[in-house]
Amino acid sequence: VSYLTKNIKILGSAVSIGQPKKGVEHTPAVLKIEKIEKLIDPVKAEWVDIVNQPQYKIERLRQSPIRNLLENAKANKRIHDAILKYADPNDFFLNIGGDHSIGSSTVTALNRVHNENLAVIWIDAHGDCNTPLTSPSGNYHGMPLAHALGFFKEPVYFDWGQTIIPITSVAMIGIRDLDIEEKIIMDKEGVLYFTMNQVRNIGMDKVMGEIMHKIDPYGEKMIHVSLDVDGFDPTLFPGTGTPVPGGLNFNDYKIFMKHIRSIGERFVSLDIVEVNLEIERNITLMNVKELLKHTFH
Ligand code: 5AB
Ligand code: MN
Ligand code: MN
Ligand code: MN
Repeated sequence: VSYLTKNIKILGSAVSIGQPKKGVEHTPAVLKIEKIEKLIDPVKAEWVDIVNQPQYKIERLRQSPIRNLLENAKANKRIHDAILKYADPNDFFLNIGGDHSIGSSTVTALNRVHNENLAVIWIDAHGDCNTPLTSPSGNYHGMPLAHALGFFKEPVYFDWGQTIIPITSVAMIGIRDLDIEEKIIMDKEGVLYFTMNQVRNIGMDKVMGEIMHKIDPYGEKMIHVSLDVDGFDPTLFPGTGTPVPGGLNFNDYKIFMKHIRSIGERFVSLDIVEVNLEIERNITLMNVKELLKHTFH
């Protein structure tokens, strides 16, 4: 059975406080005006809600290891609660960001919805594995995977009762910009990641074969994809806050989706994050739609 037979619930998270560039919080509202639900499935796809951040602000001085600490905690609690409220294990759940700070609450809430049997594929140029103490920027959007994996060794800065995702259930694709200390953590903890060089050397087909074998050896896990559009090449998604040259293209994505399609109804959820249409609108919006077509058709 295909995931395409399910009802598709769309949740927007209008969050930009995980990083300093304004604009990314408006993406859910724009995509709602653009009626992406009709493009996804005119009958079975619907918006359930848009979660707002408590207030827009960017701390000029870094007052705690995480900028906008309390606001990030509150936004993530709202998203976590909204997912528990709206997500049904039989539906497909689509999260529209917002910056990638929402990733810690989407994956941990969906892990709970699916009886702690979720495996995660994180597509990104970055590692998103900084802890509050290693982060060079203090921006929480560079930390959500570390948080969800339980890497924060410091006192728990915020906690909304999230579950921890086991490291054996996570893989990353598209990586090409890791901070020095972040890479040390990822290698020490054993995060499975495929860099852009590896994708180019062995090909997406082999990358996905290895990933599925590692994160879901018995073919029984529910699969969530957290897609930071900066994993793609910035010529395709120029409207994003932290672009890095040399990313994925749509041919890579087609091969990726061939593997995802073959897991059928165990593909349960997707985040699309870091789309900032105020940085660039035309190409980026066109390719968000292209991405949805490749995913849902
Ligand atoms: B994104 C950087 N590693 O921690 C940091 O876009 C960038 O969610 C993080 O992947 C990029 O600030 C976070 C330098
Ligand atoms: Mn990211
Ligand atoms: Mn990124
Ligand atoms: Mn980014």
